[in-house]
Amino acid sequence: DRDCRVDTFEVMKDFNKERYAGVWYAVAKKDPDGLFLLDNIVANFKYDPNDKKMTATAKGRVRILEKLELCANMVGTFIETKNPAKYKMKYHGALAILERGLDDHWIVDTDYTTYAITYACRRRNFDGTCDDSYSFVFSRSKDGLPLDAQRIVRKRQEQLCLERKYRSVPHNGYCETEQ
Ligand code: AZE
Repeated sequence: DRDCRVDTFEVMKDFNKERYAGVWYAVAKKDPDGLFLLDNIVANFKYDPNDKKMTATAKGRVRILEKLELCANMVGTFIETKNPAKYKMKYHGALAILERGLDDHWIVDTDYTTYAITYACRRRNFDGTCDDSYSFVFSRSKDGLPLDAQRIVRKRQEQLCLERKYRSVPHNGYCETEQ
């Protein structure tokens, strides 16, 4: 019935990066293996009409070196592929001690004004299913998603074979003051 091979996952049709630009609050996430953004995660996507490229900054609380807590200021640039909703995201932290990397960044679904759900698979199994993924549910509002959007998101989470793997992302202002 359900196909969990990554290449069969449906992503946003006719993805429009201009409409996607602006602030998105992470309201839920499924973590990958290892270090990751903990909470207070806010992403700001930008679209440059001159080079037609998408970039983003992201803030979020992280814990590094076992016990040091800080707000990571991350920067991402998006490399296009044949599918307009499937990017490669090159990212790094403003501080050199923070992570850098190159991840898939797929926009699975969005209505541009309320919700978005993104997906990244970092490592695949031999059968084409994912062995290490992360996913975000984003909202235009800090206060979470309206019920109709929640219903759509839950369906997408199932299609990504990640149902019940998400935890909600608290926003308590931790990363809103300069540190
Ligand atoms: C994302 C929104 C678009 C821009 C970026 C994002 C991802 C950032 C990370 C950050 C990890 C940081 C760690 C630090 C110790 C998808 C949220 C850059 C994956 C683990």
